[in-house]
Amino acid sequence: MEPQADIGLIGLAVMGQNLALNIADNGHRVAVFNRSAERTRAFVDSPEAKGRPIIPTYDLAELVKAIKKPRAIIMMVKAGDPVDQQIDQLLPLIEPGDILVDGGNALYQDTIRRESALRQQGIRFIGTGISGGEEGARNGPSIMAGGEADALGRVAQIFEAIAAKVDDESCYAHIGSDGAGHFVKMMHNGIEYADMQLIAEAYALLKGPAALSHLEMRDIFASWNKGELDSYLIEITADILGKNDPETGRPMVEVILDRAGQKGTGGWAVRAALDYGSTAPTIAAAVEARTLSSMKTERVTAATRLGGPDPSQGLDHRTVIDQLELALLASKVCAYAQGFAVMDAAAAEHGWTLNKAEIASIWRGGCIIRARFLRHIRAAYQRDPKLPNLMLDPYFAELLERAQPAWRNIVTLGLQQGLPLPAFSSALAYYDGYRSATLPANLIQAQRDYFGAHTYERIDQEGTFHTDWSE
Ligand code: NBP
Repeated sequence: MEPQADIGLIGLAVMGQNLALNIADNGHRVAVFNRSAERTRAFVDSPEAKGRPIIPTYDLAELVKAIKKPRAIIMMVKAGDPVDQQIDQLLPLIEPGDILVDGGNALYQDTIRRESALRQQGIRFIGTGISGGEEGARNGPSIMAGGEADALGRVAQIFEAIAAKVDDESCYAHIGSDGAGHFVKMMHNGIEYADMQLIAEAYALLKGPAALSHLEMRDIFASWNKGELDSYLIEITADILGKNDPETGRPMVEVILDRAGQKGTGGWAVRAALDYGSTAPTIAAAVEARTLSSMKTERVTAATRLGGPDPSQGLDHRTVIDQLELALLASKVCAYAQGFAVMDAAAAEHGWTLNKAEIASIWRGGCIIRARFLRHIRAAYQRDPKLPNLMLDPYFAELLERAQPAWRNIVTLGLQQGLPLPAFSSALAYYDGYRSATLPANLIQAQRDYFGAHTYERIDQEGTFHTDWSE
């Protein structure tokens, strides 16, 4: 029988199933395979899959035979070793010129390694970040592909078709060679961590010092969602705050244990900042805040032993709410500025030419950090593709300056109340540090020279110097 499928897809957990349905809805025949056959059967028998151009296969040879040449196969299996195992099983069955796409959340160094090894065998490997979770995969994700541009073949048209659309523009881009797509997806996730932590801190301020009810908080987030903060995460936060637990009648969010999970991509983003000599303090603060939250038992004990300030009374709620909106926006700008700066640093090291305006553009739809203000980020990088830091763009510089009095008041409020605001305060410190022509690092250099003869530079002469501090 002649091969029928335009593309193959391996891995029918939540992401793979939804992606297969999306591909089929866009008129492409997709052959599917999953390690355990029950999942494949259950999927193709489901009402969603029935009647769509989805071809089930039950072994890899059958899958490969079902796909038109040169074959293109998307892997949506668990990130890590399963991807290597899957590639090893496929290699004897596919041929030079075939395209393998890893659509999972791979660590970008793994993608660089796999791309290089497969290129030697003539296999075109495309490491692709796909963001948007289940809903995005089904209705249009944001897609960040990495690999040789001419290797994408018909996969590019399929990605273009299945990605989210904003103003008729597809949220798909070819980001750069080898690991560039997965790197940018990882930084997306880092920014997502920061965005979520900032929103959580805003909720803590509204609930604690401002003492608002859940319905009041819901309305505030809903009203913020009509302004510059308009974004998916603000929108779902309003929905979450409006929901009650059917069992107890209490606000749903208050019956959920305050212990946040993480799968690692936020930590990878922080490590990348360190590896490339860049800095992402707000993303780091968000990762660490999740880790601290996980120490629930210790925190419960410490709450009875470690003192803090008494909560102040008589706060002007309206002022707190208005200042919080500005502080949230300004902090969010800093988190994005950090994410884009880390991307620049990594790109310089790996020889990637990143189109940051395009990256901002494809994050406007489909992905978790989709937000109205990404239009301004796109415009900033269109004005100046070599902008060293997003905060220096005139639009954002003005926004940060306008926001800073409110932003400082909010961080001060947290300090006075003993309410931890690691993301808000790290963002403000990033802003203040970046705009400081002088920093106290001269003293650090002196200390390093004192105890380790590490030498220092002078402000008035070229060269490196050492002082005998004992004299
Ligand atoms: P999971 O990450 O939960 O992986 C489950 C899939 O991997 C199943 O199809 C499973 O097959 C398969 N698999 C495993 Br586990 N080990 C395998 C192996 N050694 N060989 C072949 N297949 C193997 O699925 P997911 O949540 O759909 O995510 C898929 C990818 O997309 C991951 O990389 C994930 O990080 C990424 N991602 C997920 C989301 C999300 O919202 N869930 C969002 C964005 C990206 P089985 O059925 O036989 O066990």
